[in-house]
Amino acid sequence: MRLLIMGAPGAGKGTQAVGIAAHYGVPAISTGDIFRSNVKNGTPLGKQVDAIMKAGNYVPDELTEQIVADRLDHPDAGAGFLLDGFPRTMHQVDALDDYLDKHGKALDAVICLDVEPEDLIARLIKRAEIEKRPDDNEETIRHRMDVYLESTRPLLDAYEGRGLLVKVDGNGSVEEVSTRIAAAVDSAVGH
Ligand code: B4P
Repeated sequence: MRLLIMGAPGAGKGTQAVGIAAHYGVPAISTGDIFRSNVKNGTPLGKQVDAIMKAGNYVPDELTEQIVADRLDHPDAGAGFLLDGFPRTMHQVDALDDYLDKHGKALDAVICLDVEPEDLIARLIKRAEIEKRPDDNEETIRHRMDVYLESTRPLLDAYEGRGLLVKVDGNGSVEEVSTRIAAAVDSAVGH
């Protein structure tokens, strides 16, 4: 199973990715988590992306694409994966297509979590209080929403045009949303 999970910041991508990946027996690969762990460990990559992430901007495409390609080359991703937070730009969509074509593989479905914009902001402000992520202050959250709407939202239309988009209502409890995602993906891929 080769899946993407998409949605605005706070839609529940990272929250749902782990459970959904476990459900299908594939690794969950989050570009945001990869970058955050590099920042935390002070690696050269972490130093390169720290200020970009704090400002709520996207890490450059080529860099992100190389990291994802390297991760997808790991044996555990050979039989499938769930990508969380990638692709985020049309350039990244093209890079993923090239990677998959080269390996004779294709996506099975693109999950899109749909949540009301004001609920998204409320969730992230709540997370800011708990996790103190440096990109979770209100000004940066609103900027991330704008970047999402401009650069990433249009990708949904592209995947819908390919018949891959599986829209899921992201409102409700984490468990309710998980159940909805699994049911929607199963019915979309004919399981
Ligand atoms: P991400 O890590 O992807 O950050 P995010 O968009 O905030 O999503 P996240 O997965 O963390 O949050 P979630 O919706 O699960 O990216 C961070 C940064 O990394 C980007 O801004 C960018 O700088 C960089 N980056 C990452 N990928 C990149 C790429 N491909 N290209 C370039 N740059 C890239 O959940 C948020 C909160 O909602 C949580 O607190 C959760 O508890 C809560 N929540 C979830 N589901 C809920 C529910 N059903 N009800 C109530 N609360 C819920």
